[in-house]
Amino acid sequence: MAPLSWTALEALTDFQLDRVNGPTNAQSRLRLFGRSESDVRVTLYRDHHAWCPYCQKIWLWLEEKQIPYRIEKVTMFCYGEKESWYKRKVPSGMLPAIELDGRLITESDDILMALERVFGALGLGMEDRQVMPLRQLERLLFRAWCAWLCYPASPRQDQANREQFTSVVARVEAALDRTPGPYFLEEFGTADVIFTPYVERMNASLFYYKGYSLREDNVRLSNWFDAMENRPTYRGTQSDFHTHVHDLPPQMGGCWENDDPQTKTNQARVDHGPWDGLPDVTYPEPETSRAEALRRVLKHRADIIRVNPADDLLVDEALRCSLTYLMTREICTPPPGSDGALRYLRDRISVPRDMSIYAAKRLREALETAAALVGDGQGAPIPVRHRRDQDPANFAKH
Ligand SMILES: N[C@@H](CCC(=O)N[C@@H](CS)C(=O)NCC(=O)O)C(=O)O
Repeated sequence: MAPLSWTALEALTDFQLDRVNGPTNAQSRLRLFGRSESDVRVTLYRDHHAWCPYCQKIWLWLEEKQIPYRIEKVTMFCYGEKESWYKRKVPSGMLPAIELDGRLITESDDILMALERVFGALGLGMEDRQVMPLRQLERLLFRAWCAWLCYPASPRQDQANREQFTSVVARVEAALDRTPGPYFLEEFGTADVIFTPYVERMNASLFYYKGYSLREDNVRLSNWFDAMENRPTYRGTQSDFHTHVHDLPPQMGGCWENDDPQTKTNQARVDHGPWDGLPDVTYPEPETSRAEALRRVLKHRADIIRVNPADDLLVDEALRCSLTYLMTREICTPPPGSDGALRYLRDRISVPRDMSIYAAKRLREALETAAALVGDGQGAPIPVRHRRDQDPANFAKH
């Protein structure tokens, strides 16, 4: 089948999202939750790509509490130039920050405590005597994860690091076991929000670099992930394995893989698919996933084509072939030589920045299916020391 034109593709999606009052999503610049703009007292400064874990913590908290707020996006050092307006505000350039009634606050824990003072706690608050030990446990888990992931190790040392990490995981499992429900305390609250960003990143990175499946190997954490995924707030901030395993190395100063055969199997799966069934998501796929992926590509198609290292006309046709397949399931063979260009794009879809997790799986699958009809050419490798291939300056402001 010949590829559909852009106009014909436009007609195949009616996907729309109310960014201001609708479900949590990464593209919003203003969130009102049905209130008016004059009710906005908070501005959240977070990173463009939603890669910063400490930003996710504040983002999720604001969404859960439905506090009206504005979002200003800032570039992280690892993928581009820090905005000078932000450096004037926060000289270190660190994220997140908020402005609350015009007062600037940095440090995610201080931000949460300041927000609690004004808007009340989310469940039990930061300084509650039940929350404090859980916050300490989260930091313990974080340190054991870094020790395992972020330093080169002999097979023996790797095994010792794994045991150290899983011994802290056992304490997390015991903490989750202390309450009848799936959350850390009786009710969902601050403690769950605090665990979310890094547990999500641990799940992705240990699967890929260490052949270890945090979510599948631990029943309480598995239930906790499932419960989190029932919350539309979490779904809106949730990333996928592919995004995390390639955004973490420059942020963490490196991620080291071990020589467990499971690691190789998992890496092949995350990088080349199939992406269905990976333990990065378990809620049922929404019917809108394909329409969402198409809508998002259509919106940015000019920049997507320009940024791709291959020839523009080649990418244009190959991309339309992939999207034709995405929407119609009809096989449409892209032009010769476009396999690397399609895989370049496949490897640079970022969740949730560009689209939700299932939309991204469908788009990766469509790009890979189309590329495989052409050959086994790969795109330029994803850099590990920086991610300037993802510089938001390359994308026009919409
Ligand atoms: N202790 C700080 C840590 C914040 C932090 O490490 N932020 C990183 C991103 S996750 C950052 O802004 N780094 C500068 C950059 O990457 O541009 C907090 O809790 O807010």
